[in-house]
Amino acid sequence: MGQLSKKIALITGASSGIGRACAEGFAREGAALILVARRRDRVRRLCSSLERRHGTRTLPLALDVRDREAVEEAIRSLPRGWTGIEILVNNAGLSRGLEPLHRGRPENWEEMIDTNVKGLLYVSRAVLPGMVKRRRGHIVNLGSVASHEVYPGGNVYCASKHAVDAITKGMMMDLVDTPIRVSTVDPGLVETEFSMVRFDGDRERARGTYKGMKPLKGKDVAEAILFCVTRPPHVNVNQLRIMPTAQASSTMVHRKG
Ligand code: NDP
Ligand code: 8X3
Repeated sequence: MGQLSKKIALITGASSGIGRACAEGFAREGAALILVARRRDRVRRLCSSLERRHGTRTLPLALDVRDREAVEEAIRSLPRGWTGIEILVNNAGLSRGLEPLHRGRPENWEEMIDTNVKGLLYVSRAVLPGMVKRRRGHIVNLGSVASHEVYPGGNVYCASKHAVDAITKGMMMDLVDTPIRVSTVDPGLVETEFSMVRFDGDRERARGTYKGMKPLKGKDVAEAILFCVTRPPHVNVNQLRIMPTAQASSTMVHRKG
C-alpha cells in the first residue's frame, strides 16, 4: 500500500519534465492519476506505461489549460470514479524568450501569462469547489526561484511566477477555514524541456543553461512535491524552495570550467 493509495490526483503538464516525474512518483505511491497536457500521444503513452508497470488507474486528458471553457467542460464531465480529485498539481507552465522588455515579443508575454497564471486559475477554479464540498484536498502550485527574484530578461516569466506566489498565498487565506491545503514548490534550475521551449528549440542555447553545473532533475522536484502531499492532515507545507547545490540565487550559479 503506497502513501497515496487510491487517492485521485490531477497533474497538469504531465507530458514532460517535472509533471511527468510527478506522475511516476505518485504512481509508485498508489495514486489514481488524471494526467493533463496538450500532447495527447505522450500523455496516453505515459498512462499505458504506468498502468503496465505499477497497475495505476489512469485517465489521460488532452487539454490546453489556457482554454477556460475546455477546462471547465473537462472537469465537469469527468467519468464516474474520477470526480473526487484529492490532489491537484498545477504544474503546466513555460517560459518564452529571455529578451529585455523593450525587445520582447508580446505574443510570448501572452503565452506565459495565459498558461502560468490564467491556466492555473482556470484549473483551480474548476477543481476547488469539489474539494471544498468534500472537505478534502491539496493543491500544489509550481512556483520557481523566479517567484521571489527577478533576473535579466526574466521580466514577464518572473512576473508570472510572482503571480503564482500571490495566488498561492491568497488561496491559503481563502481556504483557511477548510481542511484543504495549499503549497507552492519553488525550484531553481531543473533540466527538463523548459529551456528548449524558452529558446524555441535551440538545443545549444538550452544546454548552455546547465553548462558546467549539475542541475536538479524532474525527479528531485517530484520528491519534494510528494513530501508536501504525504504530510499528516494538520500539516501544511506552505512553500518549499529547492535548488541545485551549485545555485545560490537566480543569478548566482557556480559553473566549472
Ligand atoms: P517542461 O517543458 O519539461 O514541461 C512543461 C509541461 O507543461 C509539459 O508537460 C507541457 O505539455 C505542459 N504545458 C505547457 N503549456 C501547456 C498548456 N497550455 N496546457 C497544458 N499543458 C501545458 O518544463 P518543466 O517540467 O521544467 O516545467 C514544469 C513547471 O515547473 C513549469 O510551471 C515551470 O515554470 C516550473 N519550473 C521549472 C523550472 C526549470 O528549471 N525547469 C524551475 C522552476 C519552475 P504540452 O506541451 O504537451 O502541453
Ligand atoms: C525556471 C527556472 O531560473 O529559469 O523557473 O527562472 S529559471
